[in-house]
Amino acid sequence: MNSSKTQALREILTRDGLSFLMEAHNGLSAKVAEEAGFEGLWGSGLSISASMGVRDNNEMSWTQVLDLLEFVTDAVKIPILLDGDTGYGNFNNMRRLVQKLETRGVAGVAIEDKLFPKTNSFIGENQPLADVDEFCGKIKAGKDAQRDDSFSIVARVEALIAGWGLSEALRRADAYHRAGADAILIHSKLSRPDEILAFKKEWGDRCPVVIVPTTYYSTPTEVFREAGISVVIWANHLMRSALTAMQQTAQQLSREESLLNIEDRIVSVREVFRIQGAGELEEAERRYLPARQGAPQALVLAAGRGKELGVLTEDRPKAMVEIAGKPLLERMMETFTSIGIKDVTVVRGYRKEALQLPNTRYVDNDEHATTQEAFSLFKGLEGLSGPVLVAYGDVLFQKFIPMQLFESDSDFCIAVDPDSANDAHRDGYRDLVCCDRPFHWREFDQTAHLGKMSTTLPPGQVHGEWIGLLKMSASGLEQLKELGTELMATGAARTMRMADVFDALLARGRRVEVVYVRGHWLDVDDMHDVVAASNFGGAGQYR
Ligand code: SPV
Ligand code: MG
Repeated sequence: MNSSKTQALREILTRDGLSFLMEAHNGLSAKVAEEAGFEGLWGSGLSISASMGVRDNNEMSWTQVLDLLEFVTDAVKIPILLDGDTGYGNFNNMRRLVQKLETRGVAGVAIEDKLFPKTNSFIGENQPLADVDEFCGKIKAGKDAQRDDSFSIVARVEALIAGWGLSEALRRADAYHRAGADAILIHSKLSRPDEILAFKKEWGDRCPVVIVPTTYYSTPTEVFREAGISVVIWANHLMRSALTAMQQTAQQLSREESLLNIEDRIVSVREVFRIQGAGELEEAERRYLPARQGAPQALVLAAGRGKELGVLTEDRPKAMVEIAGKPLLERMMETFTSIGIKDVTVVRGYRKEALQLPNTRYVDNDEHATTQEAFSLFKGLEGLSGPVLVAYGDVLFQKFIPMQLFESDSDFCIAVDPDSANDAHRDGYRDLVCCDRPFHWREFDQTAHLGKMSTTLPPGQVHGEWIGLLKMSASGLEQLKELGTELMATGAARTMRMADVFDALLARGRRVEVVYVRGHWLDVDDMHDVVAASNFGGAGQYR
């Protein structure tokens, strides 16, 4: 039971001055009404049945109405007065109805003095009315059944609509009031408020009077206020306005077979998420779900030209040089895809317009001619989250290498080839590394850590070459971003190579794990490499 809602409805019914209830027929319309500032809702039988595609003739069972109401009461904090038709049966059905409504958080029910199954009041003429005593017994039974003192029962008088006139309406209203009704709903289907006002004048202030000005809609609300009406119900206007909008959209779409003229006229999907409360769920997930590793992302540093490749890079950056008919970067992307990395960011600079691959985010380093890799790296890191694989844009590697890096729990983990440092033909820029232990093929545990990375290490200290792949955990990424903010601010990042970035990390006490890999990768530094790359990769990996 939700006594604050029952009290709120009772307050709306009984306080001085005019109040309003807005029709709602499901959780969504209830939220819309609440957001618009209404203090209470009307659970319209007409609107609920219409929204279900059935007639307002008790074709929906009362338990189906109950189930729907649960969505409404869950959706909002404001109270709802249910249009309970005739109470769905006799006094006994009414008792059960009231108790079930209380358990669903419904604040009150209006019952009308007609016969089950009812017909909407605006259909037909001279509908038969309930016997006054029988209806009074139903009201009493309902009042006796309620467990919450504040639950309201509104008795609806149909005498005016059924053509019995004012005195019969007053006689009935008085009987219902004496039977315990908390308010009288006096209904009329005239286009003017005359009979309602006449009723109110005779009725005085015996108990609150509720009206439904659907047919006498042109009456200024001030008239009701001055007459001392307690509550006006806007009984079906959310359902009807939704119907207008749905008909227009459906007809237009059927005609035009295009969303072009629709999209700007309707709420965005984001707005739907907002009103559904998606934000609250996101917040709750952060509170209650174990922290989830984000999906891995990749950052490719591809701003450089690679001028050693001569004519091959006149019109495109090195990453777009074709290896056996396919750009190098495209081959790298295929490897990413094969290990589940969908989110790829590429930092481009030289001939950036030639770097166009689908499903890729681009970050531009327009100062590529005067900056080094660290500058591209820190620019590229900005929008990233979760574990990240950083790759030079000119390397090819078998997928087991990044997979091995992702297996490591370390914040920073790099792949180092112990053999390639001795590769005779390679004489350009190299990321040579010295570790806390050299690779030894006999040893099972090859865990090592970076001691220093430089292009010029004394031969005795070289344990291998960094192949250009770095994995960072989510927290490693944050640490590197922090370093980036610092080095970008001072301008130091502009001239730093990746080796300097690792040095800066080590100088700040970070540990960089080394995974030794022997072969199964290559970088494309010169024409010799382009030829070698064409033959690179196992069957199926590079088609
Ligand atoms: C309803 O909204 O279902 C009502 C009011 O009962 S009326 O349709 O005007 O009868
Ligand atoms: Mg109704």
